[in-house]
Amino acid sequence: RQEPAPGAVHIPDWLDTEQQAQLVTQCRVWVRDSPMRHQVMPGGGRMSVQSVMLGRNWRPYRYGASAGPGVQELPEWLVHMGQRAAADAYGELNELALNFEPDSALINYYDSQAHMGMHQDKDEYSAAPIVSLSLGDTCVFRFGNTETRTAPYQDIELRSGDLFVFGGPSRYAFHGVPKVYPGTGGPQLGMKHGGRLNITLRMTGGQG
Ligand code: MD3
Ligand code: FE
Repeated sequence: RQEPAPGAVHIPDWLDTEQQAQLVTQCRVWVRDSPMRHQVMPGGGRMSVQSVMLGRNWRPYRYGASAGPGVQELPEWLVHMGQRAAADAYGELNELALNFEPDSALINYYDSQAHMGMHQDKDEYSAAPIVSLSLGDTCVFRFGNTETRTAPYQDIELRSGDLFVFGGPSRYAFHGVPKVYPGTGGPQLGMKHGGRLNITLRMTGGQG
């Protein structure tokens, strides 16, 4: 367990290989039923990452349009996985963990070219922590400060199976994914095109 900043907890290898493979299989099912899309931002830019949302139909990245009808439900087992993650990060009696009831999951897929620029996650109507699970290829995760999108920041490698939880004073830190290392995910997960999947569990507090 590492805490690179207060409230930001990194637990490498939180998921074993079998759990990772099962999550990848489940992502394949979700994506079969609601294809991933490149979201278009209000300024017109198309994100290189492809994503699909489960649960509460809220608007990440200030999407120009909501995900529309047909958002699949957030399974209870995934809610519980998120709650276990928050408990492992903060301790099960910590109020950040006790109050964590995720209502939405965002699944992001990065091919070898994809990246995500430095940003803050401010679209949720809740300051609850965000739980992140990484699958597949290793990436550079750039974890910045709450004031500017520039330095100081820390570059941290996220590998398949890693858990990262961002809460408390780190909840509104700038962050991004400048690079994915192709071919680092290994064959065990059955991601035949490679790439990286990131699942974030969030309490959006949204309306519907
Ligand atoms: C740090 N996704 O979807 S997850 C995003 O790997 C996003 O796909 C990245 O940033 C990804 O918004 C990073 C880790 C993450 C999520 C939320 C955060 C890091 C965070 C909120 C505050 C600080
Ligand atoms: Fe983010």
